[in-house]
Amino acid sequence: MLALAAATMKLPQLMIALPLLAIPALALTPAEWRSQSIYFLMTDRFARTDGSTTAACDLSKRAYCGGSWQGIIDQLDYIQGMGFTAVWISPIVEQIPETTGEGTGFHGYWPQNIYNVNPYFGTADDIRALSKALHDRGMYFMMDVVANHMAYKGPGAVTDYSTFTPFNSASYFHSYCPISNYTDQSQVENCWLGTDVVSLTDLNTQSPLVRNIWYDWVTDTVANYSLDGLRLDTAKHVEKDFWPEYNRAAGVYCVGEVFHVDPVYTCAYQQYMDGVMNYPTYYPLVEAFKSPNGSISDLYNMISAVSSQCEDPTLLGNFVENHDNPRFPSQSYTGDVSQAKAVIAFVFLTDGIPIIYMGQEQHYSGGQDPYNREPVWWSGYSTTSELYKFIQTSNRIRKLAIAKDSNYLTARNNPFYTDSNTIAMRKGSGGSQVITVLSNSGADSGSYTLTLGNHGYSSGATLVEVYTCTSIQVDSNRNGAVPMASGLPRVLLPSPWITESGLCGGSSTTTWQARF
Ligand code: ABC
Ligand code: CA
Repeated sequence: MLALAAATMKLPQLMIALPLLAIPALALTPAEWRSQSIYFLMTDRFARTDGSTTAACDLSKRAYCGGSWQGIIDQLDYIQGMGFTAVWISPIVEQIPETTGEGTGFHGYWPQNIYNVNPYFGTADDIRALSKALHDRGMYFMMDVVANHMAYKGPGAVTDYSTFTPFNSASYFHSYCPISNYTDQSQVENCWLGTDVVSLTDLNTQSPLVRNIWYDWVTDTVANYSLDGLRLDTAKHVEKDFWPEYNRAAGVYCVGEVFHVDPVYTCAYQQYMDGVMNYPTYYPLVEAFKSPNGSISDLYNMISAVSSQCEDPTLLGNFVENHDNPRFPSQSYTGDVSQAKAVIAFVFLTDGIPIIYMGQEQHYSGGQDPYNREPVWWSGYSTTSELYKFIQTSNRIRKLAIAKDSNYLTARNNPFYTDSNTIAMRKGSGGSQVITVLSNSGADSGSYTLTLGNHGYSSGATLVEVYTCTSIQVDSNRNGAVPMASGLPRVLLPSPWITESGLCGGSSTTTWQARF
């Protein structure tokens, strides 16, 4: 871009021609992704072109329900209104056409032709229009991509390879074997996911031919849709040394899905790609806050394990819900809204990039796949629901910390207090840390004052609890009295920050603008 600007100054006649050139938007570096906040949606289930909020969707059928790329464009106010700066959409490529015993490829993870887009969702022009609409708002575009497999209706043993584009013969694939043992890494990489109903035809990603097709594809796809980031599906099912060149060919932030609780196993992948989904923290996070008996200490220990095992925990993708696991408000966990707020606050205020899964803001309660993929249109896109507003405030808090403290994003989260129901963590520069206090006690629990020392502030400092807008003075013993109630999260910020924050009556100025 700089070179182009210089050229236009020397050659003014070029200025007429320039608008005709396709000038790619400046993609974000991994470092710039740290300050983003991501809304993850499945295109089929987010918004329809007709704007309907009543269209039916039988979740158990796993059928297409009518969401589209144009539908997303029409609902960007809803996403941006919560304060998100980036949108991650489910895969775009053409899927197997059949309806199977496991439904259809509405989710996008059953590729058949990698050079065509899924006609159910619109056209390639619609995707470009979505990209432009995001960029015009100062927002960023992340796409889900699958490199591990194609898909076939039927048992792996009888796959008709001519159905695939471009991988149209058996020579592009590993020979058939089902993954039966997830602790055998060679199986995890070289055998096949899926079932006899739909097999996930495992590509021979070691072959230079397959690798070059994928590296070219990802370069072209990023350019074609001006993407800013990628979520790498099934990352642990492809051998590690496939990924560095893929990440380089993409030229944008790549965050891999390594579905594994062990930080040693999962963090290892960060040496091959920019970031990984924070699955290690996901498990102790839901367990800690699903009930007053949840283990706070397991979460505490995992924060330090991830911090020491991962090369850079500030580049991880944090989440507490996604399309593969029961939602936090499902029967697997808890319907309590205070507990839901606690896990959301954690996702926003720990190290890494916060990711909220569509419908989480409406306290959707679907269980296992396919029940966790409820259409967001059923909510009428309410912007007044409890968690929509809570997420909005949480995004404001995080943006404020980023704007006020240049070390906030790279500083390590430091849990400094726990009891059997509470964790308090601090993150940021000395003297201006963000203090987050989370309880698993639930909405029916009472009010009390939690006295916190060790928070890094001096006697006399004035802090503001920003969910309730309560002012707190650090006393002469350097203790702060935090007003706890109904199991709700508390976040303390230095009071001088509040004036321009859009929080607690402060006017919202600089912090609402996109930073890049
Ligand atoms: C369909 C039906 C399901 C049905 C299934 C058999 O077929 O919808 O109801 O149960 C896509 C679709 C799915 C579809 C699948 C299969 O394809 O979205 O609806 O399921 O056809 C990614 C995506 C995911 C996508 C695919 C496939 C991959 O996010 O949406 O699924 O492209 C494994 C993979 C992981 C994959 C996930 C769904 O399955 O590794 O990439 N996600 C263990 C294994 C994990 C495994 C996980 C879930 O179980 O180790 O590898 O993930 O099956 C922890 C351990 C973990 C352990 C968990 C359970 O416990 O540390 O390792 O995970 O403690
Ligand atoms: Ca594989």
